[in-house]
Amino acid sequence: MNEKKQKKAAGDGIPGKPGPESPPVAEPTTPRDPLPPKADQSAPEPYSPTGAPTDGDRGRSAQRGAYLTTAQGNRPYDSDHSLKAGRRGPVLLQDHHLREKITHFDHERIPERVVHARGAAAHGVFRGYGSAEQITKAAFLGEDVETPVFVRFSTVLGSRGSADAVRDTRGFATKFYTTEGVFDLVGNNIPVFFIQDAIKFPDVVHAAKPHPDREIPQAQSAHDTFWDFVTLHTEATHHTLWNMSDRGIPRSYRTMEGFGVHTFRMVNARGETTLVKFHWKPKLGIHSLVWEEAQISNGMDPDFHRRDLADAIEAGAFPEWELGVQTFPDNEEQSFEGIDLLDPTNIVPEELAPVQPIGLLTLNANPTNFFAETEQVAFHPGHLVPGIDITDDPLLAGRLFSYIDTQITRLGGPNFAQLPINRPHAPVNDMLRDGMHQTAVHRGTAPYRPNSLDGGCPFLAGRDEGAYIEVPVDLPAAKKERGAPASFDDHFSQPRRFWLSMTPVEREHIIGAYTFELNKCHETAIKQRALQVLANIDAELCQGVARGLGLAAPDPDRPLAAVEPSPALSQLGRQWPVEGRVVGIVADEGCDLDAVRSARGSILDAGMVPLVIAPAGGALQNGSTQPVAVQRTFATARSVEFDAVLLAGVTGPGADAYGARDAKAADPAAPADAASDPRVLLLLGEAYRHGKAIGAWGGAGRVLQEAGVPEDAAGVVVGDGAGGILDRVFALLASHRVWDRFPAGA
Ligand code: HDE
Repeated sequence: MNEKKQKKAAGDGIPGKPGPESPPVAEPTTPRDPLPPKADQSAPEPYSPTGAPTDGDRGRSAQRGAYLTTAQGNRPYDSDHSLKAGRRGPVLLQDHHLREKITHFDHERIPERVVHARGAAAHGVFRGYGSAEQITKAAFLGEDVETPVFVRFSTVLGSRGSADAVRDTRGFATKFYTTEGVFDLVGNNIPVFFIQDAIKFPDVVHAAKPHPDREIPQAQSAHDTFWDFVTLHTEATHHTLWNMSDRGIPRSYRTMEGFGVHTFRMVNARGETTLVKFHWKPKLGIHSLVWEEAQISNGMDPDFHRRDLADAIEAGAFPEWELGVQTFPDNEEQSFEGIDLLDPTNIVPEELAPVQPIGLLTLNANPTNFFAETEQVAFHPGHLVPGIDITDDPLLAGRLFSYIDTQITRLGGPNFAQLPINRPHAPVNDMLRDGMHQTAVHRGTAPYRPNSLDGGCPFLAGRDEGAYIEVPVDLPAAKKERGAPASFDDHFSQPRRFWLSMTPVEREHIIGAYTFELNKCHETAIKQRALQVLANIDAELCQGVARGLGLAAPDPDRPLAAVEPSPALSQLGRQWPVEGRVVGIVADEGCDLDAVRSARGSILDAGMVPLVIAPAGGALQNGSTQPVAVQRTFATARSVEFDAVLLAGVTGPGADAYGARDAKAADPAAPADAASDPRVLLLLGEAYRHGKAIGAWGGAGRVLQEAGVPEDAAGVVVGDGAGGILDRVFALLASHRVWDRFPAGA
């Protein structure tokens, strides 16, 4: 092509003036008002680099104006074609828009958290009850004081893209944006930890993460290095036992307890101190998956917990937890009833020290942007407010160092407290200056104190109102040494208490979990060592697992601890609210759709979520009634999503159901007992095995037989009409599962 033709084909070279063959320029979208600021982000006003305040949206809605711009605010006329020497020629290096766009993209990812990489978060509010005022002067715990919060839940072991329903500990980290500065309660859903001293943290994490040669398995503890570590460091026994219990596979983030793990020290207005352990108690109760459900969910919906949390909040079913404390006298030994409070492998049974409620957490808003909020949030157990202080737990000491250190790498420098999600809602005047990603334009000339140039500002708080007052605790006369107190040597009495507190079903699940995990190990020596650890907890546990491994059960190598069970540790035996539960209704066009509609209404009235499961998407209609919208199809539904399953009554000759009728329509010669759709039978079989309530009415009971579900089994309710069975199904849901069906090897 000659030069003249080339110029014509590319337009006449004037930006914005398309040539005859140029692609159409997209219309800019209409400008719209910026999003209103969120209450929990009404943090200090950021200033633009010129020192002028940013627009009224406080920097929340990062994008302004109707036109696409470069990062410098220049408006490109084309964002879809690189600048080339001729349409088929080489791309020119001088195309700044191309280079800026790609360069920014190249740096979009930041390092994931070294642990707790996979998380989901929500905004909310915390309201103090005032009941803690006797023991702490923390303002946010005052009566009816409302404090914005941001809570991030996480798994520990998996990468950012790993599945949710793995067997693991869950993080439960809460940032309180109090008027006295940020307080972070960086806890877990398990009240004890694997190790007693932070110096072992890299070791336990290296052992639990995927093997360094093949980088497998992902997000699992079921492998040799994990079990090698936890059987060589028997202080890990208690935490491991909790992981192998149902606590390791929560039903939802909304149905987990949370724990501060360490003992903290509270200080009241009179300077008196009390030792405390923090507990989060979920209003919906403590519920778990069964192992097979967890495995199914990791394939069919790896975002199971993330989706559940976001959906519930979007639907207005705001999850709530009560914050509570166990309190202990701040004695010289730092122990209570013989339990060392500085040993993070210990709990104090609630029967010995009841949990006293001090406030209510409500999560009521999903994040606007995952990266900006959930990914960039930075918690730190040393973010404390006046009235809450630390103790000498050696694990906590290491954490106080570790979090800020890792965040400097993860968030690219020391200024991450200026990121919107991390900004305190209290005024900040920190005299910290410069550094990577400094976004504040600091004023004044004297970033030191005392000074005589900036009016002496900033000033120091009075000793009574300030943070980080070291409580003047006497330290024992000591010499430097590497070691732990003798009380840290008891690794088995607390696990034995946990085991003895479990119901038979929960014990069966624990045996199943150990058996599964250890059967995934290759080294027999590790399995044998694990059995020795179990023998030191309880013979029934050890023998049950040994049977599953095909190995001999050893005798304990020390006397078994004499401990009382703590019934509060069991998840069973209580009735819980049914709000937010998901009920699946299997139906097709041969069903009485009026009855389906009325069942949906009753489920909604009870505060639960009805989902209609049908052969195809869209709506069910059969002429005589209004259509019924379909939310799941036989192909997309799996039992794990539902807390109960209903089979809608079928009408018509022979009461064929769910596929059988279709089979006959396709082939009139099909036998009269043509089978229902196998996916419905699978759904029912799983729901039955997993202890879910099942209801069927109006002839649909026949499908139960096909699925191998006995009509007279516990938790299976069959009746003539929907009305008669719904109340009974709802009553079953209050116990979470039909426990009478276990142990069934699930
Ligand atoms: Fe953490 N932990 N941890 N941890 N931890 C991190 O901090 C660490 C421990 C917990 O959603 C990291 O910013 C050490 C106990 C949660 O952002 C890191 C030790 C408990 C989260 C770190 C512990 C926790 C973390 C990784 C032993 C329960 C996720 C990224 C001394 C009380 C927070 C980061 C979020 C995250 C270190 C033990 C809870 C590396 C050294 C015990 C919930 O700094």
